[in-house]
Amino acid sequence: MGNAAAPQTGLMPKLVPGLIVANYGRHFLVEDTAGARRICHSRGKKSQGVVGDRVLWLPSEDEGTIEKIEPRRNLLYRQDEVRTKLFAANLDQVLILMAAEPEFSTSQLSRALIAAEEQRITPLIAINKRDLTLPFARAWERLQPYRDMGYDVLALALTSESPADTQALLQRLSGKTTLVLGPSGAGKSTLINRLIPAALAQTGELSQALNTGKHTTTSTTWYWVDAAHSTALLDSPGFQEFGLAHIDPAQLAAYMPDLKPHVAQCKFYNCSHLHEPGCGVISAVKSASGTDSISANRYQIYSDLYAQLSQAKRY
Ligand SMILES: Nc1nc2c(ncn2[C@@H]2O[C@H](COP(=O)(O)OP(=O)(O)O)[C@@H](O)[C@H]2O)c(=O)[nH]1
Ligand SMILES: [Mg+2]
Ligand SMILES: [Zn+2]
Repeated sequence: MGNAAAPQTGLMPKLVPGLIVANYGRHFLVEDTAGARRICHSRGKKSQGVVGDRVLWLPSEDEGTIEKIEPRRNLLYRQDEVRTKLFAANLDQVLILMAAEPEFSTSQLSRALIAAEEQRITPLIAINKRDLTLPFARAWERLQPYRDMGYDVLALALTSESPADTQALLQRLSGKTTLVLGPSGAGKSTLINRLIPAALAQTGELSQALNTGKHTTTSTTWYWVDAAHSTALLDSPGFQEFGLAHIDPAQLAAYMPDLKPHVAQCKFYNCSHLHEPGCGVISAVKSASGTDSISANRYQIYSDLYAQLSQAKRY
């Protein structure tokens, strides 16, 4: 059957369109257009697909082989000196979920934002646990620069069953493919369970079969929020150490919406915005606070990243 049947009938096996919804090494969970999922393997030694990829696959028995990956609109990934970690492809949006507690890192947040900007993926920031009044007030204040630079920042209380919160969030997710990123403890699992009642069912036995004997998955998982399959939420672990080794330090300011408009004022076209005279960015840091100024914290993040990325490029 399957493989053996094709030569007998003389028919070329037919390639079938599909979507990668989970990935464990060289093994993939691929969903066909009817919504059925099956295990597919990649050709060759290297695993090439990523969750969110549109693929053409070849059925064989009850499994399949991925033959072709359609061109990607974008690919969100992080990269350090040692390795590259792919999150997902073909995203409309990245939801960076943080919480009033534990305290989040603005450096991590900025790195995730820069990675998204570089791939032209719209970021959405959400701050969970607003029921924790005091830590929330502090967190909200720390996010002031991000609101000022134009990012959409949502306040949530995911365990409080607030219909208004859920509505505001669903409205932004509707019809889109959104990857959820965030540090451990922010409420990612709570969010998935809240919006996707059948989350466990969707991951299902195939995922478990693929994952057996292995460590817990480090891969992204695709969930449909609605029955019509128009809204998707992708859950991904691994927010720590968001490496940006793939970013050119000279382009860094262009991916930071608070720095970007001031670059035009720089005297030197190749200004690093670190020490040059007549630098528009430095003068915006020094200027009195306003919605178009640059916060000391963001400028520090820029300087640290610039140093780190320039260092890495020398090797
Ligand atoms: N106070 C409060 N706790 C929350 C809220 N949302 C989630 N939590 C709790 O925060 C902890 C971490 O949540 P979890 O979803 O596991 O975070 P994850 O590590 O990002 O997946 C759990 O104990 C949740 O019950 C919230 O809105 N308010
Ligand atoms: Mg979790
Ligand atoms: Zn400058």
